Amino acid sequence: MTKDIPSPIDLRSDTITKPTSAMREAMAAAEVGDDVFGEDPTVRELEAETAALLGKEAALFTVSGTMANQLAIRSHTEPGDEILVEANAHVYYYEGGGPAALSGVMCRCLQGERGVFSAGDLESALRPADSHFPRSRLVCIENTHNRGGGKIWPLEKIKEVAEVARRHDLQLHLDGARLWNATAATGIAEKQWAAPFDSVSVCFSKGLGAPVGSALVGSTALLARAKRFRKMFGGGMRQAGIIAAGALFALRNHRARLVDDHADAKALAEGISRCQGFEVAPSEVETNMVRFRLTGVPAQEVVERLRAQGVLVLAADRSTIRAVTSLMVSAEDIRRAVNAIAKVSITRT
Ligand code: TLP
Repeated sequence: MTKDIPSPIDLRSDTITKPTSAMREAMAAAEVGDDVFGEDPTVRELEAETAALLGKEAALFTVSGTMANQLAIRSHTEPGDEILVEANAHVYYYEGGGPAALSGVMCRCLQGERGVFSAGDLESALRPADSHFPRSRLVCIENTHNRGGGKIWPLEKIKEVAEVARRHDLQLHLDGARLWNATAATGIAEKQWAAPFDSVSVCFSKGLGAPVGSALVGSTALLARAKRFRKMFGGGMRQAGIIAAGALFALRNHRARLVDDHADAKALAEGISRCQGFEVAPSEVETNMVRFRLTGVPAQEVVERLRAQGVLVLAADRSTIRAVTSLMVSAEDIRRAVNAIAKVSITRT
């Protein structure tokens, strides 16, 4: 008889979540139509519910968070414009050069602290209206901030940045792929987070656990423009109600449970802090991400050592490792992961 090998504990991302049986049932039962003709009732329901939750006029279902963000950038700008982004923002760092390729815009990077910059940082990056300079058009904020280790932007700071943006006639976009986590952690409703922004992207397929899909929300006029670009970029979907049903199920049923992921991340960080040789700051864990390092060992090597112990994580840079909790891991998995990490710290190569 073969011995059962436990399946690996997957902490690479919350994008690895798989649909639950109840979600699959909702997907199988979904009513569908041709969404390019605007005839898919499930997509329409998802868009209406998402827009209402975020307190905006309209929403557009997209295949990915990347598409939602890039549609926002394209819809707010014209080629030759400049957008102001934080240097580690997903839209700039991880979206394949989308702003340049798809919108023809320049990115001016602000250096934040774990992804958070100040109104003063924005103000000092702005230049006078003059034909020498590109037209500054859009400011992007990411909440929670991925490369900031799941950091939550303080709402007050967002309001201060928004005030500067308004004064300079700039639009504001929020990459809210993990906005649900910010709400779960703070109790501040999605609507309140979204209020200072002209557009917000939200994702159903990360912590919420749907297999596919994000949405862009904003004014009816902005979304009409985004819809045209979505078609142009090849993102018009037909009987998308099947996947929209998964997203709708996630939206209705999986937001409240994100606090469990946050507790798991905290427990993981505390566990790692007790492992010899590891550096981690449990007090910096605000949502479902933990960033840590093993002194003197390259991150990729730590990733390989952990893989051999049945724990999957990703290298965020040459020395930093990222672990993300999600509905795919339990509190017991976190205890097992900490045990594996403790073994890795004393492994000699
Ligand atoms: N993030 C992924 C990778 O792309 C890095 C991850 O594993 O965390 N905004 C934010 C803040 C994101 O973290 C991501 C995905 C996206 C947008 C893009 O979403 P998708 O993958 O749906 O295009």
